[in-house]
Amino acid sequence: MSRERILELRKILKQLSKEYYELDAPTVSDQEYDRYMQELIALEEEYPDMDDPSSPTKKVGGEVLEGFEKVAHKTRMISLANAFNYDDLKAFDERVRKIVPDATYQVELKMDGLAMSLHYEKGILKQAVTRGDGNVGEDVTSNVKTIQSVPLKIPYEGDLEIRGEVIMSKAVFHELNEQRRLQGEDEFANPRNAAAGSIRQLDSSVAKKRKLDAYWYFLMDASALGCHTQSEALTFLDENHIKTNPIRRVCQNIDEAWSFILEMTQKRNDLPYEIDGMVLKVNELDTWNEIGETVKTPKWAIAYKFPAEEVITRLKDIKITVGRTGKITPNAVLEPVRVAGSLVSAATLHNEDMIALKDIRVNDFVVIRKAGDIIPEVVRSLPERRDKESKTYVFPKICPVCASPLVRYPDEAAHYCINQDCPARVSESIIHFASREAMDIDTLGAKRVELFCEKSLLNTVEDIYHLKDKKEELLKLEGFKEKSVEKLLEAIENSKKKPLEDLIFGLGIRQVGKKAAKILAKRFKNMFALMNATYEELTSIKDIGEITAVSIMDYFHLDSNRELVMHLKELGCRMDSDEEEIKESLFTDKTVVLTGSLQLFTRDEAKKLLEGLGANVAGSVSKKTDLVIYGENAGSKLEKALQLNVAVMDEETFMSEVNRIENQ
Ligand code: 0OW
Repeated sequence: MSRERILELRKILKQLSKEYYELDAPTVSDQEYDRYMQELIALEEEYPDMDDPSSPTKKVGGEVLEGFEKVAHKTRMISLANAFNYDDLKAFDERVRKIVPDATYQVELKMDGLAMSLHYEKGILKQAVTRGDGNVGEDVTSNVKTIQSVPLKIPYEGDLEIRGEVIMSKAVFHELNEQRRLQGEDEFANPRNAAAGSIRQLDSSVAKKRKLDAYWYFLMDASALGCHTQSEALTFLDENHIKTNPIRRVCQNIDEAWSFILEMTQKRNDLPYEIDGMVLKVNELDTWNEIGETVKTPKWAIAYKFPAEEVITRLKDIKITVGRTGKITPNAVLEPVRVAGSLVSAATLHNEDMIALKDIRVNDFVVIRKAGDIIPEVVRSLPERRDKESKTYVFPKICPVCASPLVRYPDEAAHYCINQDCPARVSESIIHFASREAMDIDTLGAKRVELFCEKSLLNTVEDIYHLKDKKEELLKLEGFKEKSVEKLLEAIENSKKKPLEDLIFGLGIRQVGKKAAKILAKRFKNMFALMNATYEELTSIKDIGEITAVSIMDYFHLDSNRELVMHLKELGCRMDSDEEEIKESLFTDKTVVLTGSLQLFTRDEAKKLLEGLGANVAGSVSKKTDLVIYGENAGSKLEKALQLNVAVMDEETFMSEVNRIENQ
C-alpha cells in the first residue's frame, strides 16, 4: 500500500543519508538514492495528508526566495572578547575567580563559519536565523534545512533555541573553488566566505549543492532544561541528535585550558574544517548572571585567537602589477611555502616606501605572515642571511607593461601609470566593468578576462559586447564548450539591462565608487546629463566633493571615454537610472532632523519620504542641519535648532508640503 511505501521510503532514505554523510560509507549509488527520493516525492504529492516536516524530501531544497525576511532575536546574539596570549587568559581567569573562586572551564574549538540560531517547536525545526548585527538577522530556514547534519525533527518535544556555526569543510571548499575556477568565476577567499555566500543563496537547491555543515555550541536557557554546566548542555544537544564538536574539554583551571590550546594549535591544520581559535566558557551555568556581561560580550566566556602564523622563505623576485586605475603594486614572488594551512607563493609589498623602510631585496630570506584569510604580507627581511652581492632594490621608473614613465602624486605612497591605453589597465578595467558590483557579467571573471586579453579577443571594455561575433575563436579555447560559451554570451547580453548606477561604477572613474555612482544616477537619471554636468552642478550634490567632481569632469573630457559611452549606448547598454525621479523641492539635498512624536507618519515613513525627495536625514542637530521637522513633545533637538537658528517645521506643514510636491 502506498502509505506504507511512504513510511518505508522515509526510513530507507534516512538510513542511506546517515551512511553517506555521517558514516561516509554509502551502500547504494547516487542514482539509486535519487530514484528512492523521486519515488517518495511523487508519493507525498499523491498523499498530502501524509505530509511530515521531518521527511527526507524536505532537505532537497528547491524553494527560490525573493529576499530574506528580517527576524529579531529574542535574546541578542552576543560576540566574544578576544585573548591573544597566555597573559590575556590569565587576566580573564583572575576576573572570573574574583567572583567564582572555584570556576571550571569548558573549552571548545572556535569554528570559523557564520553564527546561526535555530528554533525547534515541539521537536520540529521551524526557523533558522543568521546572526546579522546581533539583534536582527535574516531568515535562512530553507537553506539551513538542506544541511544534511541538521535534524528536521528532534526527540525533545518542547520549544528550543540553539546557536552554533554553519561552516564549509576544507575539502568541500577546495572542490567548490576548483569548479568556480573552471567556470571562470572568482574564487572564495576562505571557507567562511564560501559558507556565508552559500547560506545567502536565494535558491536553496544551490545551497544544497554547497554541502554545508554545522556545529552547535549553545543551548538557550539550558538551566531551565535541567543542565547545570555548559558541558551538560552540549550532552543534551548530543542526545537530541544535534551535532556538536566532540573535540572539547572541561578544564579545572586556566593552565589546563592553556595546555589544551597548545595541543590544538599544533593539530588545527590537520582538522577537516577551519578554526580561528578556541572558546573558553565558565562551565557552571548558575554563575553566569553573577559574572555578568559587557554591552557586547559575556564576561564568562572569551575567545582565544590563534596567532598569525609566520614562516620563512626566499623572495625570488619583485613583480609590479598595474591596477585599473593605473596604481602600481609591488608583489613579492616567493619560494612557495605553507602558512596557515595554505600554499603561499606571493605576498604584497604595498609600495616603494614600505620596501625601503624594511630594506627588502631580491633573493632575501623573508618572514611571511598570514592571519586568517587576509593577503599574506612580508613582515621583514633577514639581512643576516643575505649573500654579499645583494643590492638595495630600486623601484622601477617606467610602467612594466607600456613603458610610460610612472608618476607619484604628492602625499601619496603609490606610483601610477597614467597612460589611459596601457594594456594592463585595460584588462583591469574590463575585470572591474564585468565585476559583480558593476555590470555583474557572470562567468567573466578575472582569469577569463586575462585570457581573452592575451588572445586579443578583448582590447577594450566595449569589446565585451563584440564577443558574440567571435564565437568560433572562443570555442577553440581550452575549457570552452558550446554550453559555457552560450552561458557567457547570455550573461553579456543580460548585462545591457543593468541600470545607470552600475554602468557609472563599471566605467571605473577615479573617486567614483558604488555609493557615489548611486548618488549620481539618482541625481542625473541618464548618462548624458552626467557627461555634460558642470562643476557647480556636481559639487552642489551632497556627498560629491570637489576631488570627485574634478575626476568626473576629467574623465568625460577625454574623447576616448566619451566614445566608449557612445559605443556602449549603440551596443544597447542602458543609459538611464532605476532610481525614481527626484522632484526638486525645498527638501532636496537638505540635511533634515526629525524630532518629537509624529502623529501623521511613523518616523520610518517620514525618513523614507524625505530620502525620496533627495534629503539626507540625520540623527542629531548641528550647524550643518538645514531643517528640523518636529512632532508633539519635541525636546532638546528643537531647542537646539532654535538656538542655532536652524529652520523648523511642524508636522502638519511637512505633510501639506509633501502633498503639494507629489501633486506637482
Ligand atoms: N565559533 C564558535 C563558538 C563557540 C559563545 C556564544 C554564546 C556565548 C558564548 O565555535 N564554540 N562558542 C561560542 O560561545 N561562540 C562561538 O562563536 C561566536 C559566535 C559569534 C561570535 C563568535 O564566532
